[in-house]
Amino acid sequence: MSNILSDLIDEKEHKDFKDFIFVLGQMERKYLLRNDILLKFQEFFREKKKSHNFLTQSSMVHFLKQVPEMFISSDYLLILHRYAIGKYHFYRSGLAGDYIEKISTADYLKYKDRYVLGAATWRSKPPLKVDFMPFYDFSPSMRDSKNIGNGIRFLNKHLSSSLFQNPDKWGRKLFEFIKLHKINSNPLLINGDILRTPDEFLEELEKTLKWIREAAPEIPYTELEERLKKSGFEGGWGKDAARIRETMELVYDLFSEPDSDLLEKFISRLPMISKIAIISPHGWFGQENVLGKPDTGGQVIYILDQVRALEKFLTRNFQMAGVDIKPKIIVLTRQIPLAENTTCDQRSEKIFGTDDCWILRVPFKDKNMEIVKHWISRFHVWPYLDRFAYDSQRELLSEFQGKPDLIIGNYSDGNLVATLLSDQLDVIQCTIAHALEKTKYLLSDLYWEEMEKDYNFSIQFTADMITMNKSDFVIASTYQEIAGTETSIGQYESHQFFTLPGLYQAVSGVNLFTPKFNIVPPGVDENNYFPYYEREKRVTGKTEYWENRLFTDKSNDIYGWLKDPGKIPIFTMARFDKIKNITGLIEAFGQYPELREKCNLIFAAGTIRVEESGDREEQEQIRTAYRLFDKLDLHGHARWLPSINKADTGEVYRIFADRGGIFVQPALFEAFGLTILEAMLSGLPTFGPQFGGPSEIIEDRVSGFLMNTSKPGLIASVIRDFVQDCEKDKGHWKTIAEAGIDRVREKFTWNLYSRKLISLTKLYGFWRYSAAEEGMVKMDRYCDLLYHLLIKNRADAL
Ligand code: UDP
Ligand code: LCN
Repeated sequence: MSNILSDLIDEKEHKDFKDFIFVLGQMERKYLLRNDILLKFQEFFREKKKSHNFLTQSSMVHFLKQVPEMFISSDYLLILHRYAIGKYHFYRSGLAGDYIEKISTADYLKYKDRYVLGAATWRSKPPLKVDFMPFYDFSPSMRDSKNIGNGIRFLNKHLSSSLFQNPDKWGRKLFEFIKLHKINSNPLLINGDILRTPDEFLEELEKTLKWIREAAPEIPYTELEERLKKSGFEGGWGKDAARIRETMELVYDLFSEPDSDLLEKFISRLPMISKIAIISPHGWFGQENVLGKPDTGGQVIYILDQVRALEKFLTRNFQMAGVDIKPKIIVLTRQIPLAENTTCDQRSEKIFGTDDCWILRVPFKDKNMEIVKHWISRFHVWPYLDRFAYDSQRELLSEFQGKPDLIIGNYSDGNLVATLLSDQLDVIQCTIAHALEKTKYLLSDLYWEEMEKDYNFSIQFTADMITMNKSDFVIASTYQEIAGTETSIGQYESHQFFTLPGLYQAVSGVNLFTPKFNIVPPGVDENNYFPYYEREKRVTGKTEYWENRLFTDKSNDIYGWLKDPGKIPIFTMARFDKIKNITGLIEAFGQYPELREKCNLIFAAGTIRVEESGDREEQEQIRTAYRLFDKLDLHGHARWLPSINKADTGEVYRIFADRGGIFVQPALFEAFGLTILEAMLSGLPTFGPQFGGPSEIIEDRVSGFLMNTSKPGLIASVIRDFVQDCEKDKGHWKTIAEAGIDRVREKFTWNLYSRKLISLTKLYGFWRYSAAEEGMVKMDRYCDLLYHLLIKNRADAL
């Protein structure tokens, strides 16, 4: 065997490795995932009576743990080696294990295509190759996976060192950038007619600093305005002498001795962002009666909370800068004439609790330019988006009376429309995925064609890939969303290379090491969610209503009853999607007598009537739930409520906390999981899946519990252990509950979120302006090409 093997595996294990490869080659299954490989390894070497040490510590097991997949194609065993987060090698081995060699990404994908398509079809269809890597040549690149998710820090260092090394060029860029800003066509910060060059600016800055240092700190800007304007300084430096001095000192220091902290502090202060467009097309976007439907969940909550927080933050930002401007935020979504009991048919709706934030609804139009009246699942909106973007552009320009300063896309469809708008309007674009579907549905890339009828994944994955490349920056709620963990591939990471056999191969679908990815986790609405013991904030009438509804009420929209409503309540609430695995929790609860003996299960999901659901997956889940109620005889032990109105959910969590209950989120995979934050802040000990975002919210056994949700038994055992521990230690429940509250208050607040998002917008704005523009134009044109070739054409044909 070659040297490669020696690099991977200890010499003394080479023979075992060859034997193992040979065995894999004989297996009926030709495609194995990490878990299957490790199970086979254990089985094979246990039979061979290998030592415990070998089974757990050998270099072979170490290597195999880093192998997400292996498959057999064309008489070779193909091995994917994720030797570090986001970093891969590809190997090809003979089935007899007689050699192993490194191959390229493109070759690896070629074998994958052949594996799926079969040799004959594969030969007749040479693939289209998509490669984004050449378009990143303008961008600095990180090496260490640890820096992924903190792109802005890396970029700031790069920018400030450019400023340090090449002060003339970069000083001019910074000066031009500051000079550029206007608000509603009024100049801000610098009057370019008076201060024409960086030198003139710095000279005047020095003089101004001299007198402003002497001025009383509290003198308001209005009293200094005239003098400042004479020297060429417009509004925006600060609300009073103290703040103006601070900002001017920051920029002076930045020009004299650039460093990344100064750059960040200074640029973050500039009052540049007042109009934001937030795009979320697929609809059912409203403030009441919309949640719980298969397509409408956390994204809507996230956006509404985000809007309120951003407006508050920007208003303060303008006040501090001494500028009399009010921010305006528009959430652009789809208008749905057949809106049931929602406001989704209205063109415009003010967002509660804001001064000037709106939901703006623009209808989808079909090929005949007729307005589409009914709701359409998020998987089938693609034919309408191009026209939607076109119509929306006009509407946004008129509502904002000009261009927005930032466009934020949400989920695949929103990000695509954001891309089209940002391209047309030349506005900075931020991408938020919420949930990339590619990793949620197993092998959905390889078998895209089979799933196309229900999901149109070929279009969705392509849209995701284009927008993550085109956007100026991406924010993710957790690190794992971008780059996974030591043992699991991240959601963005899974787009680095993949193939949609027969359609195209993405040899480089996204560059994880470009500094555009940032972790900015959302917060929780603290008016709705607060600890159960803050009784003065609770409304007695609401508590009584929900006490009754949750445990005893016999309304005909509720299924199931409780023999003993006093038992420990296990609560869950989610959309009734398969991935949410509520049926897994029902099984866990029903199959384990220890749980049903001591606890009741209460869950809120979708509706209890199949005929009320318009979603295939939801209907399937409803039927399964009924089957389980009967099969496991849950009558008297479990209750099933329809989805709960958002405004009531806070009180619902608190009622469960009053009764010493727990919240279990049993999803098979959860991108982030807002319910987890909500339950924790309400003071409910919370159980979440170890797969996905929750692993970065919950510190296992400290502020909640992480579960392997792949099998009902594994869910049951974590809950059972907790119930037992609470019996042994009367303080245990409270300790976990308190740690959960602290964790959310410390790490997940909308105030932190807004500060970071706005600061990122300004810094990436500077980057776009100063260095990236040229490189980005090439990228934009490539994206445009792919959009027309792989999305628009395909969507039009649907
Ligand atoms: N939600 C609700 N009523 C329900 C179910 C869910 O108000 O019956 C809310 C819940 O409080 C949370 C959001 O919907 O704010 C769900 O967000 P999460 O991130 O947990 O999941 P998603 O649905 O986005 O996958
Ligand atoms: C979508 C999801 O699936 C959740 O995991 C997130 O919490 C939500 O969006 C908000 O980002």
